[in-house]
Amino acid sequence: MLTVYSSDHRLHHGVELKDGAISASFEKPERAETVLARVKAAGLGEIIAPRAYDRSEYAGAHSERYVEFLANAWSEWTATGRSCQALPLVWPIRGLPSTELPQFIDGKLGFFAMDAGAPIGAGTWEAVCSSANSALTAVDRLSDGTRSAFALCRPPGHHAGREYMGGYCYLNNAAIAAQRCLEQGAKRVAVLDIDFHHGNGTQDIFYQRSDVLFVSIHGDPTVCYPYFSGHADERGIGQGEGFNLNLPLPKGSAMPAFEAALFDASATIARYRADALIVSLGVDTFEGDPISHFRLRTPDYLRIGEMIEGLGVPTLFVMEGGYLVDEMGVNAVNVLLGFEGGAR
Ligand code: Q9C
Ligand code: ZN
Repeated sequence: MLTVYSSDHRLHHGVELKDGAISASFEKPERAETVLARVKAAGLGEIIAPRAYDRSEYAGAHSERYVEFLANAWSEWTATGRSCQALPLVWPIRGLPSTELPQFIDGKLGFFAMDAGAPIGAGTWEAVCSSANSALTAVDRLSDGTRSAFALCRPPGHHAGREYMGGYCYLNNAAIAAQRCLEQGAKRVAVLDIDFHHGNGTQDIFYQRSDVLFVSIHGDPTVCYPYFSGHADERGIGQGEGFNLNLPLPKGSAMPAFEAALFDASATIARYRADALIVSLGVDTFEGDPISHFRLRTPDYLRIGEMIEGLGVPTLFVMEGGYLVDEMGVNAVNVLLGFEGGAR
């Protein structure tokens, strides 16, 4: 299986607000490095760098003013004399009267953020572009007739909505990839999100559309991040009604519950008759993950890959979460090996 990877991800190394203090984020550069090392060790296949794309390629998933904000945020932030990473501190919560975009960077940060989980530093935009471009490059290889590809994206993307960042995410790599599949002739694209956290951003982007089916298995949002999205009764609206499926599971769920949910997810995707499948591949479902609450084990990821292969659809895997650096490479690559094993 082809892997697309750029070392430019290292330009982003965010901070995180945790236990009342600021510290290095769980979403750190070593994550992508350990997955890359495992791709090589397992002999998964060719590894290529992404090509450059114009910013307009992100516009199917995000608004122009949001992409513009991301591109300029660091220079606007440092123009105020600050050299620390930029974080929002005020949000347009329900009840506040103005929905106008503020003109000052501190206001813009809150306007375009769902939480304080997406800090912006000097190299963030470059890293974010390399991540999205990896997904785009992988799509372009898929449309050449390749059965599957792996975009080793970092930072991740599935919490980023049409007009907001959050949860370590800036551009929604999976959504940008899905959009490009449509542009290249696919009529129906399915996105299967198996990260521990609900893919609220991907849901947001496609909620009113029927050309992209979104299916997500995740921790119950009554007790898990992102809390305000991911319930089973969110099924899409307008044209999109019935094209969004959330399968929340209780904290502590292990493979039997996950496998049953993946079986349901697969049935829905098969019924949709997708021309292409994008998998938001998070491995923070692992039992040892430091910020998540499922109990999957390393061999379970082989089975997941095999089940996904069974759908028989050209498949792009897009790296999302997973925070136990020591094990996440093996777990992520196990999904890909399981897929390839199923295809044999
Ligand atoms: N103490 C992804 O997996 N913070 N994002 C959780 C736990 C946000 C995760 C706090 C987690 C975001 C792509
Ligand atoms: Zn996650």
